[in-house]
Amino acid sequence: MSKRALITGVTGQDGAYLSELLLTKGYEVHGIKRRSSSFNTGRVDHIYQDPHVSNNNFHLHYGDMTDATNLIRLIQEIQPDEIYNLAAQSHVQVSFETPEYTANSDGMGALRLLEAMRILNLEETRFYQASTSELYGKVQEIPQNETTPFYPRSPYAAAKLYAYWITINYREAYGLHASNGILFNHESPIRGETFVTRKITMAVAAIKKGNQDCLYLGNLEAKRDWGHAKDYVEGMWRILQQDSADDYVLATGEAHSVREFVELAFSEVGYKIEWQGEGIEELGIEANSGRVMVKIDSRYFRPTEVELLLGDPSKAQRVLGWQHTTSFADLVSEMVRADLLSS
Ligand code: NDP
Ligand code: GDR
Repeated sequence: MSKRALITGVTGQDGAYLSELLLTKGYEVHGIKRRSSSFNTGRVDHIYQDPHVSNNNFHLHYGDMTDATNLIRLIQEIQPDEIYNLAAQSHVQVSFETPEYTANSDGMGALRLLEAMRILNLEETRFYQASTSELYGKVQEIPQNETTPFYPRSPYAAAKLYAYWITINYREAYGLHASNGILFNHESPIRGETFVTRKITMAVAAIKKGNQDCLYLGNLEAKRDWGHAKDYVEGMWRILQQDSADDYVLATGEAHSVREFVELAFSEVGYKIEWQGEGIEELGIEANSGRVMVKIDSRYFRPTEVELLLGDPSKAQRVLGWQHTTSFADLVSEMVRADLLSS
């Protein structure tokens, strides 16, 4: 009998890569998607099969993290062996605009799934919570590991803090196999277009092709530990294959600034960026042509910023045998090349 997985957030970056991974492992994959007035399944269309064909292992169901009765019904019908809770309003800056919705979907959403498992007596089902390095927020310790104190700096991170602890509470109170993956930033050619990496690589491709003049960004000094999403979904799966539930950091152990990402992305298409001016007046100028290619726009600064995230993945390496395989330079290169092809 093949294992059955339920993925919330199946239409997102990680949901798509995780679906592919689990299908190659022979799982029956069920994903929850939201009703939308426009198509939101672009990342999984290539694995979607006509529900009328036999051997269909990939199934989509309508649902929403804010709708408890829907979640209980789906879990009862599907009876999953593994639940991966990836659904979230996942944009940090947007969470300052929609704090209550973010709390509801990202915080309460996790509770709804755990409570559904308890109500339905799913004692054998394993639960993965998509926790985040944003929990560390204001720097307390470098690098950050499973024992580093949290200091959330956004409504998103505060909501994810609740989800993190309620996952641990259900593990301790009811013996559920419920684990947190504390994942540092992971990107890919299918990364959401408003996250800084994809915003940069799309702009670089568009500027190279003459379709855009300039890239507007916020804080260039922020540093992140950026890995490839494909590596990270492998880590999620490994976390749920352990006999005991636990919490793990997945990271590369290397941090780079937004500025470095910009320079590397432009260099991929043959542009050398030099910086002039300071603060909000700073400009990124192409060395050979003198053309202004990067400007600062204050609207992309956050009310409270997370300046530096750098993860220590040694527990995941030791216990899960997990390691990232894509370097920072290869990640930037892959994303730029993909955007050159698609734009
Ligand atoms: P995305 O933003 O790409 O995907 C989020 C998914 O959640 C989408 O499928 C989205 O649906 C769905 N979703 C949002 N709100 C709801 C809701 N109310 N009900 C049902 N579904 C909803 O995120 P990623 O794939 O990058 O990240 C996956 C998870 O991991 C998220 O929880 C994120 O917070 C967390 N995370 C991500 C990291 C990263 O670097 N990528 C790092 C650490 C944690 P739709 O397509 O309709 O919008
Ligand atoms: P982050 O990702 O907040 O780390 O959350 P994002 O790419 O949005 O920002 C990274 C850093 O870049 C700075 N920045 C900009 N960010 C955006 N989006 N747009 C800009 O124009 C811009 N200019 C500078 C930001 O200030 C920030 O410091 C991601 C999400 O995937 C979360 O869901 C996940 O939990 C964390 O990563 C780990």
